[in-house]
Amino acid sequence: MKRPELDAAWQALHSHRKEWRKLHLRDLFRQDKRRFERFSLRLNDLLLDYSKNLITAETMKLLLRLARAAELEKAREAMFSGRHINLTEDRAVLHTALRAPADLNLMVDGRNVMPDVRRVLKQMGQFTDKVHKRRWKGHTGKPIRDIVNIGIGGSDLGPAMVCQALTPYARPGLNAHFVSNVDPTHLTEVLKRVNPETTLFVVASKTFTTQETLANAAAARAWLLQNAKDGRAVARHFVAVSTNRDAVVNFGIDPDNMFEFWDWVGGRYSLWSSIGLSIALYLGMEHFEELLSGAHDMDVHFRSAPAAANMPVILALLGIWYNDFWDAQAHAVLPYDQYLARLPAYLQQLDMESNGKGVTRDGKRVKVSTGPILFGEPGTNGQHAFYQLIHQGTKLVPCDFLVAAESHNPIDDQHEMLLANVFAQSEALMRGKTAAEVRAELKAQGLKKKDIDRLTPHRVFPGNRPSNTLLYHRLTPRNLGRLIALYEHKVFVQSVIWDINAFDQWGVELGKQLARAILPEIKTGKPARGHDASTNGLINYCKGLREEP
Ligand code: G6Q
Repeated sequence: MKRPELDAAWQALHSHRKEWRKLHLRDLFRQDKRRFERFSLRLNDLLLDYSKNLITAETMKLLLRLARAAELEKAREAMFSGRHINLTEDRAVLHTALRAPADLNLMVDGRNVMPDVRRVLKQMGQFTDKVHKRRWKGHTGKPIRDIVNIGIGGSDLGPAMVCQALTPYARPGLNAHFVSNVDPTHLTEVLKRVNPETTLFVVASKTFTTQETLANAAAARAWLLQNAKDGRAVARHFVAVSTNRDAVVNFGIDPDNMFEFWDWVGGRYSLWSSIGLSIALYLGMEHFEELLSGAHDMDVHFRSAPAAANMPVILALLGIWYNDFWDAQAHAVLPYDQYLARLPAYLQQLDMESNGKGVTRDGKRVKVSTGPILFGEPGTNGQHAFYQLIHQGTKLVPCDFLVAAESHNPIDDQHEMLLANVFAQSEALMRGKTAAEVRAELKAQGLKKKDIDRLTPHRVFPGNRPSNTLLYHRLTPRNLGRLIALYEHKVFVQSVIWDINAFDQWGVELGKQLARAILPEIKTGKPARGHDASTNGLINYCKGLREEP
């Protein structure tokens, strides 16, 4: 990366930002009738409309210059070709290989990984087929009706989000459940709804050392054995997805019932690997493969489209524009699709775990602001809750709206109402409402001048608030694959420009260590003394409460 060029590109954007003091999107739309065509992109039926952003042609030119100065293309090739770009863990980052065509050769550390990828996909296909054709039976000979995925973080959020999103494609007669939290309530409530004779537990853990997952898996095994009273039942009801064969065997799961993946698949990028087994079981392998194909479509687009017409690059640059030049602290993802209710939670991990970093790739403190706080809820629910702040608050919150042109569940004109709402929201954020418009509206309602004067400031909307809209025909497995890969690559592009490592997660590792240290102190009778006064106080007060009847 050539420092002077990069510094110059940042500087040019800072100067350009000042020009924006005089600009309003309302005027830009009025002046340029082709603004929508100019600032929108398509990939198959997926449309990205980014025209309601605080950009001009000059803004885009300068943002693209920043991407060039950060040598984005070189970084992109390093990722796709299997270089060890995850420096702190010395690993390749190849989730893209998991959705690549079978005939590709992809060498990682001297080994072509593609035959392994295909082998595990085949194993997944054979296994899901057995379950679906009722040839895989529980210990009393009954077919499987419930899949319980036990995993956390990257081994939970992706599969859980996708299974919910693609419910219309679910295999009849099968339910999917997800247990992640070490809070025993999570497992307890799921176990209440399933039958030990017809339940298959998928223990999903890359390392197979994660405390929450191992505790939940052990409790699920105990629950099964309470009913089955024969250790051999475990082989009929437990399969594992992991990179750690020894730990799987130690836990008591037959290695024949293990689905492998590899250290070059990061946890939060792993739904495309055998971590997607719950998805394949719930939806069928053909739909899982469609999801992979959708992600591959986006990979091809990301790798080949020029930066100015490249969806992940454009989304990433817009994010950087607000994050680093407008001091935006947050980013809202607002799916107008109930099936995508878990998308914001999934993206929270993808974005905040990847780009919530404070040092550069070579270990220096970053000089710029990195990843935003991501949040969101499905529309229209959010409109009746936090949108107020986005419309009239003092913070700038760029938004992504997502919506399908057609619903899987049409009732009367409800989907049309949903569409009307999503388009109205981005329009309102962009246009706002001027004092003159408010006054005219109140006058038409017959209010007196005194009341109009009093109310007007409260009812003015500044507008000029940015949003993207992602619009597609229907939420199919293929479109969902495209959308997820779009966000994955967006996050990657931003990490390149901020010069941070998007693929490690030392913050997660810290949590894993700290909880292990306190656990014995909660269990013993002796008061805790080794921490700060607050932590000692909390542990000891809690122990006191637990001694009360
Ligand atoms: C993801 C993180 C983290 C991880 C979980 C579960 O990128 O590394 O969320 O997925 O901590 O880890 P295991 O799969 O090893 O249980």
